[in-house]
Amino acid sequence: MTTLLILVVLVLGFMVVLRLSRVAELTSELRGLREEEIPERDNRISGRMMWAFGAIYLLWFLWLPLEYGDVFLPPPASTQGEMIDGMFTFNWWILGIVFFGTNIALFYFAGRYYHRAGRKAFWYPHNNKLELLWTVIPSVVLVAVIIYGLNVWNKITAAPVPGTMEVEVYSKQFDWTFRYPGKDGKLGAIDFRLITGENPLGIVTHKTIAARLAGLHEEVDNAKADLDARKEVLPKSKIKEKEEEIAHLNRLIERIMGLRTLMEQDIAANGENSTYLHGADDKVTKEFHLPVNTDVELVIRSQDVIHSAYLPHMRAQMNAVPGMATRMHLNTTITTDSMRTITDNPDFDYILMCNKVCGISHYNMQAPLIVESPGAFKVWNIMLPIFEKPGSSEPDTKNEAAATTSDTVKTEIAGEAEAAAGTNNQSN
Ligand SMILES: [Cu+2]
Repeated sequence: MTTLLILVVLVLGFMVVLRLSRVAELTSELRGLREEEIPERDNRISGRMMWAFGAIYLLWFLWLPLEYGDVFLPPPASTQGEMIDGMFTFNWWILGIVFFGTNIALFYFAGRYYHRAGRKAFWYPHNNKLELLWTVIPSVVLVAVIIYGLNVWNKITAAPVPGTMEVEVYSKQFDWTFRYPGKDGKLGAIDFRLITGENPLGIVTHKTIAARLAGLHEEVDNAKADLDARKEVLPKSKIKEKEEEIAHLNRLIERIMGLRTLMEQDIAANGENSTYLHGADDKVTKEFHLPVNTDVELVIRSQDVIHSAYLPHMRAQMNAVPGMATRMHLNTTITTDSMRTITDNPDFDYILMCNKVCGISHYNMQAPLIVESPGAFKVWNIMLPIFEKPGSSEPDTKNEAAATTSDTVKTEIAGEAEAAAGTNNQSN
């Protein structure tokens, strides 16, 4: 109703302006003035109004951030975020100087040099010095902006210092999975052909390869048995389809056997350093935790389409591209608890979002991130189930760590908990 009223008022107001301008036209006609002959007083008023409009317009730009400053993001919660925000501020200063400089000049000259009878415009077609000036200055500024940006980007994506903890951020339509290294401190190799319900990231180990091969052989046997049983009744096209399916499964078996050969060769060549030996103790989880003030290397992957790992409070974003790993450094500086105090919001949580429109549930592809003290992080991390418990024949994916933790790990947990008790009151 209010909207309708506002619309009616606007339309009526417009009609009044039209009528008034018609009245003005008729009066000048009666006075014997031609339409293009505008008295100097009117022109001067227009000039002053130009100044008034310019002032309101520029003040409005200053007022906006003051009024809506509280809807901006809280301070950056990572060292990389501080760099990004610094770059942003640098760019805002340049934009601000150019914007206010050009607009002040625009409104000043438009208001100052309104039309006066008998005054002729000065014909000033070309000036080489000016041309040079307004080409060279923006070029220098742009080069500075680009060098600054590249410098920050190189710092965020540089090769990590040896010993930096890797955390895998794995995306698929439409959720996130995380992988933390085990005791060896390194993430193991993965291969998409090994992805199954029990091995959602396709971690490569002797056991996962054996399990996958056994599963595929079973599938082939079942398909063959099914085909034999129904060969007489199935139409030719269906038989062909079944045979193609069996051929496909056999090709997959061959490729996985090739992967096994590759793994054995790599282990023979690199011994303990082979990435194929690092996967068994990895920890796969749906929870995302990071220790505060610790440099971590995020290894970002995708199973299906291009996603983008976006941590707005960290000012961090990296595409997740199928078939490759993208990487970035992240050193968080504010724990979740501290940020709850800073934002005065007891429910505050850092969030990891997908920032590439990746499908129908893209909007909901997110996961909370808990940033906590290194002690609390360690306690949480130790409690995570290990992908392949030594001695077990099946990959361990069920959350049974607490129930089956060995005595040594239990002692370790007790020690860590004690150490962290003073600094940690993190809830998750
Ligand atoms: Cu996505």
